[in-house]
Amino acid sequence: MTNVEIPPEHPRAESLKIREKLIENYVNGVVASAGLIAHGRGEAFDYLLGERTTEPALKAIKAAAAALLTAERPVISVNGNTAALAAEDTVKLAKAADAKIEVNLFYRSIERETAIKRLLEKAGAAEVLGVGEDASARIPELTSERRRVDPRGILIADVVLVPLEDGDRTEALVRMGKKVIAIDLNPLSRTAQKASITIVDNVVRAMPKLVETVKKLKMESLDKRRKILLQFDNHRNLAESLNIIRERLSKLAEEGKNIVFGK
Ligand code: PTJ
Repeated sequence: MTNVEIPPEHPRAESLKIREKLIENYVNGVVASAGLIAHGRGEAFDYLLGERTTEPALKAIKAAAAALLTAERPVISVNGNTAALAAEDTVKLAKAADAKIEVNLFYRSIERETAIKRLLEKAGAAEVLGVGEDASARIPELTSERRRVDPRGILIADVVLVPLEDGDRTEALVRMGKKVIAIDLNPLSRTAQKASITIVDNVVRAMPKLVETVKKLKMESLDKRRKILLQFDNHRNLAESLNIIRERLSKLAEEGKNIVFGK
């Protein structure tokens, strides 16, 4: 713990609590130091989006739920930030969508892999792939440590959910013929642009909504799920997110006063 008391009436209490969670998990060895920097970048985009789940994000969540439920071998790829911010929802999602959970890190070390595995098990995960020697397969043409994957998981997956990802691996997974679902607050990132379905939202908000949507969509027919997927256009959806930012900034600039961009 960082011994910081966040007053509940603080206007940015929620955001500060999330930061504390990341710092705590950085100290525990779950989050990479670069993960703290990545979070700051995400926060900046969250301000621009209005710190809410937008309509295009909801559409992408629905398409993501449909993709997970029509998949034969869905896998949720977990890194340090995702484990710190959404371990319980990751486990809930894996159960609801009958997906496997695999640890996959950019800054790989056996200590971090093990710490993340333990956190996921504490959250209720029965099986966590990709730790240590289990990540014995390689994604072709990828040089980062993210290339090491589990032959029972990401290697043979047809749909991979990659919250907080880097562009290289997203591209490599797409090249391997997999459908990639990304959660990324930055609609301009290479990950966002290269993924098959991009949820432009905070993992903290998107993951519980994805769990809820998967549960609802499970009641529907396979035909309905396929139709949702066919109707979804990722580039059009990303453009809608950019439009939301543009319109919001124009409106705020026109109003010109009382703009409080948090702390
Ligand atoms: O745990 P590791 O070793 O796999 O490392 C993880 C990080 C995040 C350090 C690594 O994947 C990395 O360097 O990522 P990038 O390239 O900085 O990309 C992170 C992306 O996630 C950026 O586009 C951020 O805007 C976005 N992001 C950050 N926090 C959130 C987020 N998107 C959704 N929700 C967030 N809370």
